[in-house]
Amino acid sequence: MYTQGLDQQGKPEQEKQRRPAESEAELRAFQRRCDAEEKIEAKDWMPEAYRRTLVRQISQHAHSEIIGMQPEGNWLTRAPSLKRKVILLAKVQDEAGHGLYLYSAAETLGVSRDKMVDDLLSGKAKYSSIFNYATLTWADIGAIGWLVDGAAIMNQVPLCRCSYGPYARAMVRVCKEESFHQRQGFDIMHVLCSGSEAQKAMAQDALNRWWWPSLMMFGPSDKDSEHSAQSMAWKIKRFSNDELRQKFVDATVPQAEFLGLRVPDDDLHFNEATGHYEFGDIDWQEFYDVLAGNGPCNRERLAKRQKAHDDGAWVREAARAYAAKHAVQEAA
Ligand code: FAQ
Repeated sequence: MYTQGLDQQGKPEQEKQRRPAESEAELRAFQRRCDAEEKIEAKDWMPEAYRRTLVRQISQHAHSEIIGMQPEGNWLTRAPSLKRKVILLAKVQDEAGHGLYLYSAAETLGVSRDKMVDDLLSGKAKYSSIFNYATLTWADIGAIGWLVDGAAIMNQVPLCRCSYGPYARAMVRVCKEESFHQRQGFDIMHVLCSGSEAQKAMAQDALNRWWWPSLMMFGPSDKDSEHSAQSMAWKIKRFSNDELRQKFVDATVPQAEFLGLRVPDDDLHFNEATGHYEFGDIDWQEFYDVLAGNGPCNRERLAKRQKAHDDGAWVREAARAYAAKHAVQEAA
């Protein structure tokens, strides 16, 4: 156990209440540390709400990486060449690695891996809405790399400066790998857009289906974002959801133009005065439907994750037996 925090979830009420009340002085001193850009480490004192916010965000992030392997994994055996297959395999393996660093970062806050996985499988914990959409064609793999990894980088580069040290440090490596992913996605789109009419149409169709869900990845608009204000005060988040979404649109629209593709938004236009692209209304009903478990692939994604978990039971059992054997040997 690395931390002063205990996993309070699932504990009897009277036990939770035994944690000493947080004094105003402690809370103020903690905020001063955040304001001074000090890194908070696992053994440092932290408000319980800060710890809970991080466990929520980091575990959701880890679940997203793990569930996020499925839409692309779907194309591993069907990638159009050996080279594309090898690249995609490496990318999907990277996502598994990101999930593992992130679960480890969350564990430093005193929550167990088993608890996080249980919360995912029971539907209690969220993962990114984007991974509930289907990958129908090869161009979807290009669109995921270009748009989904592009959005992930926009969100995650500022997380390298997150106040919580273990999360910030994990993000540095994750972001380096995500930027390779984004380029491989753009490269797939570029090749398709320089190919036949049918290939270009496939790329356009993928952009049509992935554009709006990619904008939703950044979360609800600022006025509806319940956690943003506190997370920004604690310097977990550095930019609001809407600020990051705008940065993504500003960076991505010229890339679509370079590819010769049309962003599927009749209201999209560049505002010379502000220097930003203005875009149409997001269908927030669709976003909340996906969050409620009713997206195109929610059930399929969780069922597949549950099956993988069940199939892996013997590995966990073997690891426990191995650890027990070594503990006995060490004690002797
Ligand atoms: N999907 O108050 P806020 C990737 C929830 S990794 C589902 O604004 P917050 C790599 C939110 O949790 C992608 N739920 O929340 C890859 C909260 O619900 P809760 C994942 C969402 O935390 C690429 C409620 O709505 N990235 O793509 C979503 O301040 C390719 C209210 O929202 C991260 O996790 C959503 N899109 O801001 C892998 C980055 N948006 O928890 C494979 C780290 C919001 O109260 C292939 N996370 N919600 O039940 C974050 O930056 C933040 O958590 C936000 C949300 C920005 C996602």
